Amino acid sequence: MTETQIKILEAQFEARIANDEKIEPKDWMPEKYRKTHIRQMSQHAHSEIIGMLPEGNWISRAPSLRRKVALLAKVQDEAGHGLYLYSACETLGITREELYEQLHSGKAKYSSIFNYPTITWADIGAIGWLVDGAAIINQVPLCNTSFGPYACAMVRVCKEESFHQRQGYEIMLTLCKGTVEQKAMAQDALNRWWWPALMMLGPTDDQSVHTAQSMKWKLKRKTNDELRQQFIDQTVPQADILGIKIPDSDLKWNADKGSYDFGEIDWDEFWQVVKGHGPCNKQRMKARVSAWENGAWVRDAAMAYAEKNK
Ligand code: FAQ
Repeated sequence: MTETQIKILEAQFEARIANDEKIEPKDWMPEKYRKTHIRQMSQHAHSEIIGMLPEGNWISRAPSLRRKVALLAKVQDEAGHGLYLYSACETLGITREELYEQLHSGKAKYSSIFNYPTITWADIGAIGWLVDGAAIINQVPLCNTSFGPYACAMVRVCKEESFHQRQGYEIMLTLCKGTVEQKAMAQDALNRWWWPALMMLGPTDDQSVHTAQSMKWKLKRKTNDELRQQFIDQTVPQADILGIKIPDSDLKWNADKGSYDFGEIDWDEFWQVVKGHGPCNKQRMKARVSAWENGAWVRDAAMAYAEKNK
Protein backbone atom coordinates (compact mmCIF):
# COMPACT_ATOMS: atom_id res chain seq x y z
CA MET A 1 0.00 0.00 0.00
CA THR A 2 1.30 3.45 -0.84
CA GLU A 3 1.68 6.18 1.74
CA THR A 4 -1.17 8.14 0.14
CA GLN A 5 -3.50 5.13 0.36
CA ILE A 6 -2.63 4.69 4.05
CA LYS A 7 -3.30 8.40 4.69
CA ILE A 8 -6.75 8.05 3.07
CA LEU A 9 -7.55 4.99 5.18
CA GLU A 10 -6.39 6.78 8.32
CA ALA A 11 -8.59 9.78 7.53
CA GLN A 12 -11.60 7.50 6.92
CA PHE A 13 -10.86 5.69 10.18
CA GLU A 14 -10.61 8.93 12.18
CA ALA A 15 -13.89 10.12 10.61
CA ARG A 16 -15.63 6.93 11.72
CA ILE A 17 -14.32 7.38 15.27
CA ALA A 18 -15.45 11.03 15.27
CA ASN A 19 -18.84 9.84 14.09
CA ASP A 20 -19.07 7.36 17.00
CA GLU A 21 -19.20 4.36 14.63
CA LYS A 22 -18.04 1.00 15.99
CA ILE A 23 -14.82 -0.44 14.55
CA GLU A 24 -15.24 -4.16 13.84
CA PRO A 25 -12.44 -6.77 13.60
CA LYS A 26 -12.37 -6.96 9.80
CA ASP A 27 -12.34 -3.18 9.34
CA TRP A 28 -9.11 -1.43 8.50
CA MET A 29 -7.49 0.07 11.60
CA PRO A 30 -4.10 1.64 12.38
CA GLU A 31 -1.59 -0.88 13.74
CA LYS A 32 -1.23 1.16 16.94
CA TYR A 33 -5.00 1.01 17.54
CA ARG A 34 -4.89 -2.78 17.16
CA LYS A 35 -1.90 -3.16 19.51
CA THR A 36 -3.34 -0.79 22.12
CA HIS A 37 -6.56 -2.78 22.18
CA ILE A 38 -4.74 -6.08 22.52
CA ARG A 39 -2.75 -4.57 25.42
CA GLN A 40 -5.74 -3.19 27.32
CA MET A 41 -8.18 -6.03 26.64
CA SER A 42 -5.64 -8.73 27.46
CA GLN A 43 -4.64 -6.95 30.68
CA HIS A 44 -8.33 -6.83 31.50
CA ALA A 45 -8.80 -10.56 30.68
CA HIS A 46 -5.76 -11.55 32.76
CA SER A 47 -7.12 -9.46 35.65
CA GLU A 48 -10.42 -11.32 35.57
CA ILE A 49 -8.67 -14.70 35.62
CA ILE A 50 -6.10 -13.82 38.30
CA GLY A 51 -8.91 -12.02 40.15
CA MET A 52 -10.56 -15.39 40.75
CA LEU A 53 -7.73 -16.41 43.08
CA PRO A 54 -8.16 -14.09 46.11
CA GLU A 55 -11.87 -14.90 46.33
CA GLY A 56 -11.46 -18.56 45.40
CA ASN A 57 -9.48 -18.77 48.64
CA TRP A 58 -12.75 -18.39 50.60
CA ILE A 59 -15.15 -20.66 48.68
CA SER A 60 -14.53 -23.62 50.97
CA ARG A 61 -14.74 -21.43 54.08
CA ALA A 62 -17.78 -19.26 53.29
CA PRO A 63 -19.85 -18.90 56.49
CA SER A 64 -23.10 -20.35 55.09
CA LEU A 65 -24.46 -22.30 52.12
CA ARG A 66 -26.08 -19.12 50.75
CA ARG A 67 -22.77 -17.23 50.90
CA LYS A 68 -20.96 -20.15 49.30
CA VAL A 69 -23.38 -20.37 46.36
CA ALA A 70 -23.16 -16.62 45.74
CA LEU A 71 -19.36 -16.62 45.91
CA LEU A 72 -19.09 -19.64 43.61
CA ALA A 73 -21.34 -17.92 41.08
CA LYS A 74 -19.30 -14.72 41.29
CA VAL A 75 -15.98 -16.48 40.73
CA GLN A 76 -17.48 -18.39 37.79
CA ASP A 77 -18.71 -15.10 36.31
CA GLU A 78 -15.15 -13.79 36.47
CA ALA A 79 -13.93 -16.80 34.50
CA GLY A 80 -16.64 -16.01 31.93
CA HIS A 81 -15.53 -12.36 31.71
CA GLY A 82 -11.96 -13.49 31.08
CA LEU A 83 -13.16 -15.77 28.28
CA TYR A 84 -15.21 -13.06 26.51
CA LEU A 85 -12.25 -10.73 26.70
CA TYR A 86 -9.74 -13.31 25.43
CA SER A 87 -12.13 -14.04 22.54
CA ALA A 88 -12.49 -10.31 21.78
CA CYS A 89 -8.67 -10.08 21.74
CA GLU A 90 -8.38 -13.02 19.36
CA THR A 91 -10.48 -11.12 16.78
CA LEU A 92 -7.47 -8.79 16.49
CA GLY A 93 -5.20 -11.58 15.26
CA ILE A 94 -3.45 -12.81 18.40
CA THR A 95 -3.87 -16.40 19.63
CA ARG A 96 -5.03 -17.53 23.05
CA GLU A 97 -1.67 -19.34 23.48
CA GLU A 98 0.26 -16.11 22.83
CA LEU A 99 -1.90 -14.25 25.34
CA TYR A 100 -1.35 -16.89 28.04
CA GLU A 101 2.35 -16.94 27.29
CA GLN A 102 2.51 -13.17 27.84
CA LEU A 103 0.80 -13.57 31.22
CA HIS A 104 2.81 -16.57 32.37
CA SER A 105 6.17 -15.08 31.37
CA GLY A 106 5.36 -11.83 33.20
CA LYS A 107 5.39 -9.79 29.95
CA ALA A 108 1.72 -8.82 30.35
CA LYS A 109 0.33 -6.92 33.30
CA TYR A 110 -2.81 -7.65 35.30
CA SER A 111 -4.53 -5.42 37.82
CA SER A 112 -2.47 -4.46 40.87
CA ILE A 113 -5.45 -5.04 43.16
CA PHE A 114 -5.28 -8.83 42.92
CA ASN A 115 -1.85 -8.94 44.55
CA TYR A 116 -3.28 -8.29 48.00
CA PRO A 117 -4.25 -11.14 50.36
CA THR A 118 -7.77 -12.05 51.54
CA ILE A 119 -7.13 -12.55 55.23
CA THR A 120 -10.66 -12.59 56.68
CA TRP A 121 -14.20 -13.21 55.41
CA ALA A 122 -14.78 -9.43 55.51
CA ASP A 123 -12.23 -9.15 52.66
CA ILE A 124 -14.75 -10.90 50.42
CA GLY A 125 -17.28 -8.21 51.30
CA ALA A 126 -14.70 -5.47 50.70
CA ILE A 127 -13.71 -6.91 47.31
CA GLY A 128 -17.31 -6.99 46.10
CA TRP A 129 -18.08 -3.55 47.46
CA LEU A 130 -14.86 -1.72 46.55
CA VAL A 131 -13.10 -3.72 43.81
CA ASP A 132 -16.21 -4.55 41.82
CA GLY A 133 -17.48 -1.06 42.62
CA ALA A 134 -14.34 0.48 41.06
CA ALA A 135 -14.50 -2.04 38.19
CA ILE A 136 -18.07 -0.96 37.35
CA ILE A 137 -17.13 2.72 37.34
CA ASN A 138 -14.27 1.91 34.98
CA GLN A 139 -16.27 -0.46 32.79
CA VAL A 140 -19.61 1.31 32.27
CA PRO A 141 -17.92 3.88 29.97
CA LEU A 142 -16.26 0.94 28.16
CA CYS A 143 -19.73 -0.27 27.04
CA ASN A 144 -19.46 2.69 24.69
CA THR A 145 -15.87 2.12 23.61
CA SER A 146 -15.05 2.32 19.89
CA PHE A 147 -14.05 -1.31 19.29
CA GLY A 148 -17.24 -3.37 18.75
CA PRO A 149 -16.33 -6.71 20.42
CA TYR A 150 -14.95 -4.95 23.53
CA ALA A 151 -18.06 -2.78 23.85
CA CYS A 152 -20.35 -5.82 23.43
CA ALA A 153 -18.49 -7.87 26.05
CA MET A 154 -18.67 -4.99 28.52
CA VAL A 155 -22.47 -4.80 28.44
CA ARG A 156 -22.87 -8.25 29.95
CA VAL A 157 -19.82 -7.91 32.19
CA CYS A 158 -21.23 -4.72 33.75
CA LYS A 159 -24.57 -6.36 34.52
CA GLU A 160 -22.78 -9.18 36.33
CA GLU A 161 -20.38 -6.83 38.14
CA SER A 162 -23.37 -4.98 39.46
CA PHE A 163 -24.63 -8.18 41.12
CA HIS A 164 -21.09 -8.74 42.49
CA GLN A 165 -20.97 -5.28 43.98
CA ARG A 166 -24.30 -5.79 45.73
CA GLN A 167 -23.35 -9.16 47.17
CA GLY A 168 -20.15 -7.56 48.57
CA TYR A 169 -22.00 -4.62 50.04
CA GLU A 170 -24.56 -6.95 51.59
CA ILE A 171 -21.78 -8.93 53.29
CA MET A 172 -20.40 -5.65 54.68
CA LEU A 173 -23.87 -4.55 55.82
CA THR A 174 -24.45 -7.86 57.62
CA LEU A 175 -21.07 -7.64 59.37
CA CYS A 176 -21.67 -4.00 60.34
CA LYS A 177 -25.04 -4.86 61.87
CA GLY A 178 -23.51 -7.84 63.70
CA THR A 179 -21.34 -8.11 66.80
CA VAL A 180 -18.63 -5.63 67.77
CA GLU A 181 -16.04 -8.10 66.48
CA GLN A 182 -17.80 -8.46 63.14
CA LYS A 183 -18.00 -4.70 62.66
CA ALA A 184 -14.30 -4.44 63.54
CA MET A 185 -13.55 -7.04 60.83
CA ALA A 186 -15.44 -4.91 58.29
CA GLN A 187 -13.51 -1.80 59.36
CA ASP A 188 -10.21 -3.66 59.13
CA ALA A 189 -11.04 -4.87 55.60
CA LEU A 190 -11.95 -1.32 54.55
CA ASN A 191 -8.65 -0.05 56.01
CA ARG A 192 -6.67 -2.55 53.95
CA TRP A 193 -8.61 -2.36 50.64
CA TRP A 194 -9.40 1.35 50.37
CA TRP A 195 -6.06 2.65 49.06
CA PRO A 196 -5.37 -0.32 46.71
CA ALA A 197 -8.91 0.18 45.28
CA LEU A 198 -8.06 3.82 44.48
CA MET A 199 -4.77 2.71 42.86
CA MET A 200 -6.62 0.15 40.76
CA LEU A 201 -7.99 2.95 38.55
CA GLY A 202 -4.48 3.62 37.27
CA PRO A 203 -1.82 6.33 37.67
CA THR A 204 -2.78 10.02 37.83
CA ASP A 205 -3.54 11.61 34.46
CA ASP A 206 -0.20 13.43 34.36
CA GLN A 207 1.60 10.06 34.82
CA SER A 208 -0.62 8.01 32.51
CA VAL A 209 1.18 7.24 29.25
CA HIS A 210 -1.79 5.91 27.28
CA THR A 211 -4.76 8.06 28.32
CA ALA A 212 -4.39 10.91 25.79
CA GLN A 213 -4.27 8.63 22.74
CA SER A 214 -6.89 6.21 24.14
CA MET A 215 -9.29 9.11 24.74
CA LYS A 216 -8.79 10.27 21.12
CA TRP A 217 -9.62 6.79 19.86
CA LYS A 218 -12.59 6.60 22.27
CA LEU A 219 -11.11 3.43 23.76
CA LYS A 220 -11.19 5.26 27.08
CA ARG A 221 -14.16 7.55 27.65
CA LYS A 222 -12.98 8.95 30.97
CA THR A 223 -9.52 9.56 32.40
CA ASN A 224 -8.10 7.65 35.38
CA ASP A 225 -8.50 10.67 37.69
CA GLU A 226 -12.09 11.31 36.59
CA LEU A 227 -12.98 7.68 37.34
CA ARG A 228 -11.20 7.79 40.70
CA GLN A 229 -13.10 10.91 41.76
CA GLN A 230 -16.39 9.34 40.67
CA PHE A 231 -15.57 6.20 42.69
CA ILE A 232 -14.75 8.20 45.83
CA ASP A 233 -17.87 10.37 45.54
CA GLN A 234 -20.05 7.29 45.12
CA THR A 235 -18.41 5.20 47.87
CA VAL A 236 -18.07 7.64 50.79
CA PRO A 237 -21.86 7.83 51.43
CA GLN A 238 -21.99 4.01 51.27
CA ALA A 239 -19.37 3.81 54.05
CA ASP A 240 -21.49 6.26 56.07
CA ILE A 241 -24.49 3.93 55.78
CA LEU A 242 -22.31 1.04 56.98
CA GLY A 243 -21.11 3.19 59.90
CA ILE A 244 -17.43 2.55 59.20
CA LYS A 245 -14.71 5.08 58.50
CA ILE A 246 -12.69 5.56 55.32
CA PRO A 247 -9.02 5.51 56.38
CA ASP A 248 -8.17 8.97 55.02
CA SER A 249 -7.88 11.91 57.43
CA ASP A 250 -7.80 14.34 54.48
CA LEU A 251 -11.13 13.17 53.08
CA LYS A 252 -13.47 16.16 53.09
CA TRP A 253 -16.53 17.30 51.13
CA ASN A 254 -15.65 20.25 48.91
CA ALA A 255 -18.86 22.17 48.30
CA ASP A 256 -17.28 24.41 45.64
CA LYS A 257 -16.31 21.55 43.37
CA GLY A 258 -19.22 19.32 44.43
CA SER A 259 -17.01 16.34 45.26
CA TYR A 260 -14.64 15.01 47.91
CA ASP A 261 -11.04 16.11 48.42
CA PHE A 262 -8.86 13.17 49.38
CA GLY A 263 -5.37 12.39 50.67
CA GLU A 264 -2.17 11.48 48.88
CA ILE A 265 -2.07 8.02 47.27
CA ASP A 266 1.13 6.04 47.85
CA TRP A 267 2.20 5.73 44.20
CA ASP A 268 5.48 4.05 45.20
CA GLU A 269 3.45 1.18 46.61
CA PHE A 270 1.40 1.03 43.37
CA TRP A 271 4.48 0.81 41.11
CA GLN A 272 6.12 -1.75 43.41
CA VAL A 273 3.04 -3.96 43.09
CA VAL A 274 2.83 -3.42 39.30
CA LYS A 275 6.51 -4.38 38.98
CA GLY A 276 5.88 -7.70 40.74
CA HIS A 277 6.81 -6.86 44.34
CA GLY A 278 3.36 -6.78 45.96
CA PRO A 279 2.39 -9.07 48.86
CA CYS A 280 1.01 -11.87 46.63
CA ASN A 281 2.45 -11.40 43.09
CA LYS A 282 4.62 -14.54 43.25
CA GLN A 283 1.86 -16.64 44.77
CA ARG A 284 -0.66 -15.52 42.11
CA MET A 285 1.67 -16.26 39.19
CA LYS A 286 2.64 -19.63 40.65
CA ALA A 287 -1.02 -20.62 41.05
CA ARG A 288 -1.82 -19.53 37.48
CA VAL A 289 1.17 -21.24 35.86
CA SER A 290 0.61 -24.51 37.73
CA ALA A 291 -3.10 -24.50 36.82
CA TRP A 292 -2.02 -24.17 33.16
CA GLU A 293 0.58 -26.93 33.44
CA ASN A 294 -1.67 -29.30 35.40
CA GLY A 295 -4.42 -28.80 32.83
CA ALA A 296 -2.22 -29.88 29.88
CA TRP A 297 -3.62 -33.42 29.87
CA VAL A 298 -7.21 -32.11 29.72
CA ARG A 299 -6.39 -29.92 26.71
CA ASP A 300 -4.57 -32.82 25.02
CA ALA A 301 -7.50 -35.18 25.65
CA ALA A 302 -10.03 -32.64 24.34
CA MET A 303 -7.96 -32.04 21.19
CA ALA A 304 -7.53 -35.80 20.61
CA TYR A 305 -11.29 -36.31 21.04
CA ALA A 306 -12.08 -33.48 18.60
CA GLU A 307 -9.58 -34.90 16.08
CA LYS A 308 -11.06 -38.40 16.36
CA ASN A 309 -14.62 -37.10 15.80
CA LYS A 310 -13.83 -34.82 12.84
N1 FAQ B 1 -2.58 -2.52 37.68
O1 FAQ B 1 -1.22 4.83 30.83
P1 FAQ B 1 -1.99 4.08 31.86
C1 FAQ B 1 -11.94 -6.38 37.72
C2 FAQ B 1 -0.34 0.07 33.86
S1 FAQ B 1 -11.10 -6.15 36.28
C3 FAQ B 1 -1.55 -2.89 36.89
O2 FAQ B 1 -2.96 4.84 32.69
P2 FAQ B 1 -4.20 2.70 30.56
C4 FAQ B 1 -13.08 -7.34 37.79
C5 FAQ B 1 -0.84 0.16 32.42
O3 FAQ B 1 -1.19 -1.10 31.90
C6 FAQ B 1 -9.75 -5.08 36.71
N2 FAQ B 1 -1.06 -2.10 35.90
O4 FAQ B 1 -2.72 2.82 31.17
C7 FAQ B 1 -12.99 -8.16 39.00
C8 FAQ B 1 0.36 0.80 31.73
O5 FAQ B 1 1.36 -0.19 31.51
P3 FAQ B 1 1.66 -0.84 30.02
C9 FAQ B 1 -8.98 -4.68 35.54
C10 FAQ B 1 -1.67 -0.92 35.71
O6 FAQ B 1 -4.30 1.38 29.94
C11 FAQ B 1 -13.43 -7.68 40.22
C12 FAQ B 1 0.90 1.73 32.81
O7 FAQ B 1 0.44 1.23 34.05
N3 FAQ B 1 -9.72 -3.73 34.75
O8 FAQ B 1 -11.55 -5.78 38.65
C13 FAQ B 1 -2.77 -0.50 36.48
O9 FAQ B 1 -4.50 3.91 29.74
C14 FAQ B 1 -13.35 -8.47 41.37
C15 FAQ B 1 0.44 3.18 32.60
O10 FAQ B 1 -0.97 3.33 32.85
C16 FAQ B 1 -9.33 -3.39 33.52
O11 FAQ B 1 -8.34 -3.87 33.02
C17 FAQ B 1 -3.22 -1.35 37.50
N4 FAQ B 1 -4.24 -1.04 38.33
O12 FAQ B 1 -5.14 2.78 31.87
C18 FAQ B 1 -12.45 -9.43 38.93
C19 FAQ B 1 -10.24 -2.42 32.80
N5 FAQ B 1 -3.16 0.72 36.04
O13 FAQ B 1 0.38 -1.54 29.63
C20 FAQ B 1 -12.35 -10.22 40.08
C21 FAQ B 1 -9.72 -2.02 31.46
C22 FAQ B 1 -2.33 1.05 35.02
O14 FAQ B 1 2.01 0.31 29.11
C23 FAQ B 1 -12.80 -9.73 41.30
N6 FAQ B 1 -8.50 -1.27 31.55
N7 FAQ B 1 -1.44 0.06 34.84
O15 FAQ B 1 2.79 -1.80 30.25
C24 FAQ B 1 -8.43 0.08 31.71
O16 FAQ B 1 -9.43 0.76 31.85
C25 FAQ B 1 -7.07 0.73 31.66
O17 FAQ B 1 -6.19 -0.19 31.07
C26 FAQ B 1 -6.54 1.18 33.06
C27 FAQ B 1 -5.12 1.76 32.85
C28 FAQ B 1 -7.43 2.28 33.62
C29 FAQ B 1 -6.47 0.03 34.03
